[in-house]
Amino acid sequence: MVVASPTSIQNEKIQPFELPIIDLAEERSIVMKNIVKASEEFGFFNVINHGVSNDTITKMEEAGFDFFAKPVEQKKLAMPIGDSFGYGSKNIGINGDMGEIEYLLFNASTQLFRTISNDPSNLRSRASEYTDAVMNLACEILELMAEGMGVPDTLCFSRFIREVESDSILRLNHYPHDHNNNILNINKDCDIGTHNSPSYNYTKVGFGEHSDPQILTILRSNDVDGLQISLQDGQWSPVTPDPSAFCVNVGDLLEVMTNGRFVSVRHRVVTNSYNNKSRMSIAYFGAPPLNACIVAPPLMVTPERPSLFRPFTWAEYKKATYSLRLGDTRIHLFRN
Ligand code: GA4
Repeated sequence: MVVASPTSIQNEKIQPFELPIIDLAEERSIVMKNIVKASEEFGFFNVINHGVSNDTITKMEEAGFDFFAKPVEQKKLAMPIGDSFGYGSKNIGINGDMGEIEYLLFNASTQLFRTISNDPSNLRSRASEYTDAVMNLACEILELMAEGMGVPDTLCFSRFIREVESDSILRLNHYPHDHNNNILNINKDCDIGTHNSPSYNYTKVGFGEHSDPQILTILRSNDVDGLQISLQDGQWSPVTPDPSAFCVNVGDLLEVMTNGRFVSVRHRVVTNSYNNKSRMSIAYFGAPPLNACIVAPPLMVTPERPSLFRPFTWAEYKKATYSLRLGDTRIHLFRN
């Protein structure tokens, strides 16, 4: 299905909704039950008492802000050489999607991209430390999920992202605060959102709607809002940012590996004129190695719930993902 990829958003009904909160300090059996329920119902939840040190998070965020504060010419030195890793601005992917965003993409295992010159904040080493910490958190969550669903091989999901060859990604997103954003430029290239006195507000697309193709995403943002998830009735719901929590979401591959029990839910990031601060988010996308075969464990497939998807490799799925637009759905291409 091809969907339009708007750069601004018309008046839309926004539905208030609170993400389920998973407290990893609670008793294991309760945590497992709650994680499975949240993954089935919403595909999204917040994790608190996650064990990732504040120091690791703060240093990563500071290094990210330092990088994005550099002059654009310097940031461009981190532009990708051949693959898509490195600095990017406005362009998302390779098929013409755009957003009010600048970002830095790292291969989580190699942190490879062109040299960042003048890097006093040690972005690379911060990213490496941060990636290790969130990868371990992702594995813990995936193991709780498997155990919570009664799968005997509790490492069946986490094993993929622990592999040295794992194709996981770390992404730093910076949604700059628009300083020129005022009543005079309101009709320039955007639609009017809400029309509240004393000032007009409008909404632009920071990162257009999409689902994450990988297994699991671990997202941390500063205290600036913008993330919205698509609820079952098609309405958008804002996610209140909680810098002390990680927002976790199910990716397409996990939907496949749970034979459709868990849902990979569409989400987007909007930038609002009433935000007076930049939003920074740091997303870890846990992915398997390229040659990994994606298939649901036997317990997920029953006569009542026959296999929904054909087996495929991550390389095949990734190829399909990158050949499509951001907002296109791809999972249906792999249905039985
Ligand atoms: C969405 C999730 C991750 O940010 C990402 C994105 C990737 C990119 O920015 O290069 C994609 C997008 C994401 C899905 C569709 C394709 C690929 C942009 C795009 C238009 C890094 C990923 O893995 O898939």
